[in-house]
Amino acid sequence: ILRPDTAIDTVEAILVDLPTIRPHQLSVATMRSQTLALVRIRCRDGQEGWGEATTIGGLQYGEESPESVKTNIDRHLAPLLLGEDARGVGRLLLKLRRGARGNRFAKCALETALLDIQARRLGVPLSDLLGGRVRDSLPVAWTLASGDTGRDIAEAEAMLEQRRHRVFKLKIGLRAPEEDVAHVLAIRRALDGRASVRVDVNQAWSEMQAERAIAPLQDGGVELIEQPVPREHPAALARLARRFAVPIMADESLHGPADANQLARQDAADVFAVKIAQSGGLFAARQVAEIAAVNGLGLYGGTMLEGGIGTIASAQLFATFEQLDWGSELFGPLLLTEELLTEPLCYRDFELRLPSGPGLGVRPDLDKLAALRRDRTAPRLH
Ligand code: MUC
Ligand code: MG
Repeated sequence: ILRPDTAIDTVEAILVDLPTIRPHQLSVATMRSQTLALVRIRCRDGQEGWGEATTIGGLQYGEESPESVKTNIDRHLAPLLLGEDARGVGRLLLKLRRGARGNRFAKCALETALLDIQARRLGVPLSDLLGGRVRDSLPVAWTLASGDTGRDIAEAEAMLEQRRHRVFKLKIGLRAPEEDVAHVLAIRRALDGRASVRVDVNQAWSEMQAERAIAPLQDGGVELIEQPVPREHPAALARLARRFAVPIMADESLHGPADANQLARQDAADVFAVKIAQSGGLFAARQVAEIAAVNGLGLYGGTMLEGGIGTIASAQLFATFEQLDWGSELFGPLLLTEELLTEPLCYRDFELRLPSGPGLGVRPDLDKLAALRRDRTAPRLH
């Protein structure tokens, strides 16, 4: 068969294990390292694109692990793309949807890489394929999750001093609710008037625990409560959203547009945390944001603590949202001890600046990647 130069030649899934700058304690996992799941798609003419399917804590946060992402791409998803013309992005995404159920993270990485290629061919930033930018930078929150109140306060002070972050999200739900409340309010008071504080419970509470804990958090000036109860209990989330004035945000409850639609219909949340991989890809995440917008809900640009590729892919989408009332938390690369991009992302004046170049606008450092990838014996990437 005659194949065009734009035919897809290789699809590669690459795992990279990197230590974090400190332990990152969530109710579901304590991260001492992060495993990046990267995807590289190359065409016959040498044009290439990158995507990322990084998750948190193996299988402790979501249903896909770095290893399942790699296996499923290698074995099931890559064969759907190989030899196809990369310019037909819509057709290829349809083929992925029809050819495999679920696997939102893996599909998001492939979609990102296909869009990166397409945008590069057209010479435009990826955001142009998603509706076009309405902003060139995004406010970025930082997560305090060392597990220690004093250390968290010192960390927040340092971030304020550097003008890097002035919105802090506290990870709670691991300890008894009363201990968590005391921890949060101590930090809130220490930062009073200089920074805002919100919490993420990562599904840890029952509805009754949430009722008891949210009341003092609300009275103490915490501005946002993220995913207090399990994803399986949308009615409980809805009751909490109705009961409290402090906004309730859905994160793990949102696995894409169908969930977004259900939550909106049930008035189950005041704010949606939009994540590209958890939504199933950039276009699916866009739909989640649109459902929030038509229902008058708040929007927040979430992260799975990705490295630079997934972070910038998210930023390319979030920069197209008309309203982004709650900012973003696209700080993933700053939690890692190694920089994997040729040019580090620019965080300045409490915001992440979007690159202006074509596609994602960033590139991985191939030498570093070759040295750090889990299967170091694999052929070099050049
Ligand atoms: C989550 O649940 O929001 C985002 C920031 C962070 O520290 O963890 C993630 C996941
Ligand atoms: Mg969350």
